[in-house]
Amino acid sequence: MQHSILWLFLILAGASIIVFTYVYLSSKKANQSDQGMNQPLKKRFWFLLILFVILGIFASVTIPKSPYYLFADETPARVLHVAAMQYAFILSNDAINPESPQGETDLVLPLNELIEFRVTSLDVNHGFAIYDANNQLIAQTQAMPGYVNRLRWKFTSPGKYNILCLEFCGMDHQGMRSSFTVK
Ligand SMILES: [Cu+2]
Repeated sequence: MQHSILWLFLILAGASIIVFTYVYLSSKKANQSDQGMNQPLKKRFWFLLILFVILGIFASVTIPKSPYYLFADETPARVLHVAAMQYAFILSNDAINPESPQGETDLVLPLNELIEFRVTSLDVNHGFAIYDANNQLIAQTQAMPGYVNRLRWKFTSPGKYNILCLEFCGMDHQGMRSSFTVK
């Protein structure tokens, strides 16, 4: 997989270099022979057309590999509701009432099962980022007021996971954290 992406990148990079060189050389020639505006405009059209085709191919190959479609055809074993607010995360097995938000602490999630986080915000935009015990970011989504973003993940190693905010949301942004355990 990695090799085919590398090859695709090299082919696209080569094609871009050829297009750029062609346009550069031909625009130089047009200047020298002092042609009118028609020729450069035609070349610009072809340049943009080829560029959009290349970008279109690139986008159609890479977008389906984005994590938004991960586990899309599976039913989650657990649904966890998350409400972010200045400056805390509320995690709950039940839907969270925005009037009196209440969550659970010391949450334990099952190993190797699909978890769906339903993430929203009660005030401003926040980030919802899950870090493993080595402080490596493994999954994240935005927490936005008025929207519920679904984040699906399967935790394959047991341990403590930390939740941090990835969106600068106010004076105590860096103190905004929570955690859960997977076992
Ligand atoms: Cu925040």
